[in-house]
Amino acid sequence: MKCKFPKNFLWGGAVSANQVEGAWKEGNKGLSIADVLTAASSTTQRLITDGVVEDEYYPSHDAIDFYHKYKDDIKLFKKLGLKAFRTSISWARIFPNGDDISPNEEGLKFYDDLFDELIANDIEPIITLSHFEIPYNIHKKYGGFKNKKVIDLFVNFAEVVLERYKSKVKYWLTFNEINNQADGEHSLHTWTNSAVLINEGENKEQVIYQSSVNELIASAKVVLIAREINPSFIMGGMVAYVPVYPNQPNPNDILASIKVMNRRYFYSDVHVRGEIPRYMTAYWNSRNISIDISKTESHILRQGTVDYLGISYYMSKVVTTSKCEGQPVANLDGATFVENKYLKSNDWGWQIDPKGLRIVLNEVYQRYNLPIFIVENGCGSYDILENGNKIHDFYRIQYFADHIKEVSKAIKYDGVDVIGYTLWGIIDLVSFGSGEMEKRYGVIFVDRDNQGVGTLRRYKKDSFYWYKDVIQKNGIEVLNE
Ligand code: P53
Repeated sequence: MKCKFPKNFLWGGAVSANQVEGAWKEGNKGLSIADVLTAASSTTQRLITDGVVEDEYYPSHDAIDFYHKYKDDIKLFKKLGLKAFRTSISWARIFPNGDDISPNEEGLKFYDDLFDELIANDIEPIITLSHFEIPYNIHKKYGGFKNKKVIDLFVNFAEVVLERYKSKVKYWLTFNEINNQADGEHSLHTWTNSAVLINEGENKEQVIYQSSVNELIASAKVVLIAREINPSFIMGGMVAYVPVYPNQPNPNDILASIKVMNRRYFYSDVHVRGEIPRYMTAYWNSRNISIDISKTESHILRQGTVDYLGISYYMSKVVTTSKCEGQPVANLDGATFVENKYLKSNDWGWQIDPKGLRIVLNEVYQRYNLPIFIVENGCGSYDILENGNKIHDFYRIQYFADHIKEVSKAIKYDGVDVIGYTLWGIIDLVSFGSGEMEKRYGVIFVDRDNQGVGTLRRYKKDSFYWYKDVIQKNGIEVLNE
């Protein structure tokens, strides 16, 4: 059965500023939280250092040098046939300290040139305002998004760039994976969008939820301002959907999966419905968490709802309430994440689940009835650069083919409104979670290793030609439902 994707479907690729740009000190850019993040591995955690420490290796400082190489990279994107390219704006390029009186013209000019280049190549820019970085000064001086002052500083930054690029960018996303902090499984909250400083004696969960609410308010404010600047802007929120399945038909497992999923839905519920859901206020009450939100702020949440939802999808997880070995679920007593024996994992333990994407699309669309843009999907893998600069990444082709087929079924058989698909890390980049270069996602190889050694030359992988064909044909053949 041939399955056509909608006409004008936005086939694309995605990256973020701090994972590709490099040039960490150029163009009057200030220090970003991403610039003080060390490298790690599949088993160790990235650390945030107190300022830039001499002799420490920071993979984002040079990244893949997209800052200088973007023109050539866009030529490759054009050859690939990309219709959309998602990246983010580094706040510290525009306001080096985050709280400067006026913006940095050199930073603004860089994104002018980048967006012009995309448009000249008929590639639609999809722009994230905050992708896991904020100026380091905001982290140090204000403690990150736990501080209400940061809402206004961020809104000011957003207003400047929305105004500046109003005739170049139509699709915006406010915060990348805004939910990827609630789990508290790892220390992501200290160094993602929130860049929260947690002081001794502070209730971590309370701080994280307060920061999350502050970000949601900031997002709603930005949506309202955006509508005034250009009513034809399309404003989105962005949530990481990792479906969490119950391990068994044991009602305890099912309830645990609902509880974990609520922590994710909370963010999109506020983005789309404009109010804090009762399951969340009840949860906060049960844990003595009190959230500071004024009447005016609640009103802003109600007004500033999004036009579409951007989602990332990588994997699924399984939760159990039976006593067993596994990763304990933070703040959910007796619940553990365990392996799904029906699925395979990549080398970083992420379980590959194409059908999970169809499940997510169904759930999210039925919940919100809003267009969905898959703005990230991919699988980190080791690649081998072979003779003649060839990379035979059949595993990547398999992953993308399996996932794209499920998207196509969700559109055709389930009626889900999907407007685009920008695969993650279209060109190899610095992994956010581990800081590695060798956890590769791209269909374009970048010659650089985990220690930062390499020529930075770009090579087309086998998946490049495969994806090009998919875009040209507007989809892949699907054999069954
Ligand atoms: P890396 C965790 C779980 C799912 C998505 O991740 C995540 C994370 C954070 O590590 O992040 C998103 O690079 C994020 C990207 C990131 C990508 O997924 O850890 O939006 O910035 O690079 C892949 O392998």
